[in-house]
Amino acid sequence: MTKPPLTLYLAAPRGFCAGVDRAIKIVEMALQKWGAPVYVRHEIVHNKYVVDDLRAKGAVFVEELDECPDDRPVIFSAHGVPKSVPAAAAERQMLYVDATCPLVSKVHIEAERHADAGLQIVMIGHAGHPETIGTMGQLPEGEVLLVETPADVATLNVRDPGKLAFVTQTTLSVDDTADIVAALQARFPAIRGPHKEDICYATTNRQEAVKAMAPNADAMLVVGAPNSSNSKRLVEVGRRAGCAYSQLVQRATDIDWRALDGIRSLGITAGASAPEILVNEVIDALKSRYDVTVETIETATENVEFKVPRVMRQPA
Ligand code: 2E4
Ligand code: SF4
Repeated sequence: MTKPPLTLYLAAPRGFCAGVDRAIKIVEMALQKWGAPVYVRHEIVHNKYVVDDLRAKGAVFVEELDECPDDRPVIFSAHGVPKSVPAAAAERQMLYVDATCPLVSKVHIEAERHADAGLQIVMIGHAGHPETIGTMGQLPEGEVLLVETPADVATLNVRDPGKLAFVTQTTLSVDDTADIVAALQARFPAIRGPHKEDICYATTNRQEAVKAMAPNADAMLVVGAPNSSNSKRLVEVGRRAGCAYSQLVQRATDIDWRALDGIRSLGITAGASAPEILVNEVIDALKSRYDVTVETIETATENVEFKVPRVMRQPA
């Protein structure tokens, strides 16, 4: 039987960003340096394949520092941690390595700097997400106000409308965040903040590529995990850019083939925490059912790289 033709649009950039690459390297280097087990507080990045792979190499994933013994190294995930976490590790004289993405750490520093200048902080982010918990946890409990929607801005109860600054999660929807920032600036004209927001280059670039690809695609698959904020945002961006069937898949076995019935074009991208091996798995599954022609939709090139921390590096 002949296979139906399918044009496969491959978004570029997609998949691993510099912060994810660095965080995974930190766990791998810690295992090499100190042997197993090495503890990791929270999934190093939100991807089951990555976590399972590191677990097989000797990493032990826990949610809280309390679950780690004093005498083994512990790594903090790429999403960042509240100040209380390294403080508790130091108190217990634990060996810890912070794999927080440098672009998340930059937001932490920003929040502290504004607070030192006497400003109250408003954080734009998703409640309960580890990055939001980590960034809010740079300041004492109750000091940072969280907003998730423009409607939240209307009900904000601030100390002094003239002394405010905002920070954001790094993986938000660029467009939704612009609306929230506009609502903040309309209600509090004196609010300070970054030039636009704190959304990182990788989040912005992956959303841009989806915007270019989605209008021409009959369907779109985003390789990523259900707890991955940046991956979920790519699905939303795809739908809004005109591709009604935009779906998150963890790997090829998640593909709903019946939903793809009759399509002639399909877009593929991957969240910042999704390894390319899973993208290839999805492409191979498509090739087994369709006569595939691949077209890359490249909207940016990336050459960002982050160094691993000094404690991990070999002495020169
Ligand atoms: C840290 C910061 O934040 P999100 O849920 O998108 O995390 P994920 O692990 O999926 O992606 C990597 C990452 C880590 C992104 N920003
Ligand atoms: Fe860092 Fe951005 Fe990657 Fe998050 S998505 S780990 S902030 S580079």
